[in-house]
Amino acid sequence: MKFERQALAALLAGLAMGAAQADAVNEVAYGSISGTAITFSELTDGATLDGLLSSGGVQFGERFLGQELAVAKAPRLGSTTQQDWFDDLSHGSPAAGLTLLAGAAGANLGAYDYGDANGVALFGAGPLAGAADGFGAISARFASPVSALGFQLRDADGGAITLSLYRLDGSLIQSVDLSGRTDGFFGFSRSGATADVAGFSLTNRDGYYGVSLDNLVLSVAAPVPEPGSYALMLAGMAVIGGVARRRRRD
Ligand SMILES: [Ca+2]
Ligand SMILES: [Ca+2]
Ligand SMILES: [Ca+2]
Repeated sequence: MKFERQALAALLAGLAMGAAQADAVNEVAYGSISGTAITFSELTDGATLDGLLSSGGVQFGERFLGQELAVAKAPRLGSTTQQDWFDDLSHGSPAAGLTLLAGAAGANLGAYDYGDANGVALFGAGPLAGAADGFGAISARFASPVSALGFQLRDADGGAITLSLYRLDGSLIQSVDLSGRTDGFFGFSRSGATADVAGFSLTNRDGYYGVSLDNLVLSVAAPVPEPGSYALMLAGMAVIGGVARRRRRD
C-alpha cells in the first residue's frame, strides 16, 4: 500500500506539472517552423481591404467577435509633439468560435509593398483614415488549430507590440510581448506541441507606420513529451506494474 500511495503522489505531481506547463508559448527560431509561407504577393501596393481577407487558407480581419475596438493615442517614438492613433483590443475577449470581424471602411486592413524580395506585407489600418497604415490590429483565424507559427514583422521601430494567441473556444493561450523588437522573423511554439492555436490578434503602439506582417507560416508538429509527461508516464507504468505484481502474488 505504501508503494501505491507513493506512485499515486508521483502521478498527481506529474499531472500538476503538466497542467502548469499547458499554457506556455515558447519563442523559437522562425526557420524551425515548417510550412508554406503566406506572402500576400496577390495583393497590390496601396490596396485598401475593407472586408475579410482570405490568403493561403487563413482568414484575416481586424478583431474577433467579442473583442471591443477601443482607440489608444500614444506619442511617436523620439517625439514629444507627434502622436499616433492605434487600435486597442485590450477590452473584451473573443467569443467561442473565433468569428472574425472586419474594421470600418478604410480602417480594416491594407497592403504595402516594401520593394524588396519580400514585397507586399499586410498591415492593420488604424482609426484615423488617411494616416492609418500599420496602426491597426490584425487578427487571423486558421482553418484548423496549429501548434506553432512564425512571421516576419516589418516597420517595427521598438514600440509596444502584443501578439495574443487564442483557442477556438475564445480562451487566451498567452499574450506574447514583442515590445522593443525591430524588423525580423519570429517563431512561436506551444509547449508540448499542443495543437490548439486557432488564431491570433496582433496589436501595436509602434510609432511611424505601426507594424506590418508578412511570411506567415503555420505548423502542426508531432507532440513532444515533456519532462512532466515522462514523469506521469513512468508513474502510470509503476502503478500498473505494482497492481499487476500484487495480483500475481494474490
Ligand atoms: Ca510578402
Ligand atoms: Ca482597424
Ligand atoms: Ca513602425
